[in-house]
Amino acid sequence: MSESAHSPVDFGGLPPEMSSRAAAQVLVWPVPYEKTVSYGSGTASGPDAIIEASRNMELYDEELGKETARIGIHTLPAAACDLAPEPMMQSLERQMSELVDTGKFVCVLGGEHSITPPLVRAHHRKYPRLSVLQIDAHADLRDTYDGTPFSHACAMRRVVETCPAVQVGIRSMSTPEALAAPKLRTRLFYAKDIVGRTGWIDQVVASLSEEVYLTFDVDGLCPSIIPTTGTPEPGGLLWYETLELLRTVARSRKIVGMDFVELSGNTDNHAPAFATAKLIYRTIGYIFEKQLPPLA
Ligand SMILES: [Mn+2]
Repeated sequence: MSESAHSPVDFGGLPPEMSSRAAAQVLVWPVPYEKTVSYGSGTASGPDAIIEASRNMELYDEELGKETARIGIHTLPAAACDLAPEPMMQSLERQMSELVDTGKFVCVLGGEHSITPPLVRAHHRKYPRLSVLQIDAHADLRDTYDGTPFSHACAMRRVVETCPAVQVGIRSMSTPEALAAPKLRTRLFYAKDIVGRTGWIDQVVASLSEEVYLTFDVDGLCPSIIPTTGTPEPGGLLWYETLELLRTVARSRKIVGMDFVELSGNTDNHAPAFATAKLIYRTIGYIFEKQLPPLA
């Protein structure tokens, strides 16, 4: 498949000099996997919706005062997602390991949250002291769900088998998860304790190791920002406090890879996909802030 054959083309709608694979520091990899979704559907169309929205985004970042795209952002062809859960996870881990070995920064667009554990394992191989920052409404700490350990509802349980985690924005979990959490390698920041409050961001940063993988389930944000997700929960993080968290983590730790998952693209409401695209672009800007060239 040629690189221009997939729709709807490239993140940011960038000119060739900003989007060639050779020159890009960032690879955007669509993984439209949707197999174990338990409630609303539509995450398979998430990557296309995010990319389409991103083409309507200003490349000038008004907070950073820079054009983030100048570091080079290349969009890869979407991953084939027709495998059963276990071979799919093995395939994702293998492919991600190859991308990690290129030395470029990879931003994955989901798809459902079950894709995160193999992505984390691939990064952990290169960064053995890795920790994971999860932003999410859901703890995702079930050992199994619907008879499978590969469910989106088990994503963080699989992650903490690989490395420690910090979970932010949590406001939904089952009784077994609540009982298991204190025994697992994770620290939870419940939405009820942080939204609209100060002081917690420094605690999040202090809980992370030097090298961080970011997994951002868009349902961690308030449904006023992202109503179109499989399992929306009331409450949650607002826009500017989310940016402050990401900015602070990016400045004080090394974010080595990330995914944005669980956006449903099946909607006429463009705002959630646009918010997600802008969140991704802003986060890339934070991570590469020191390398962004002056405008003139
Ligand atoms: Mn979630």
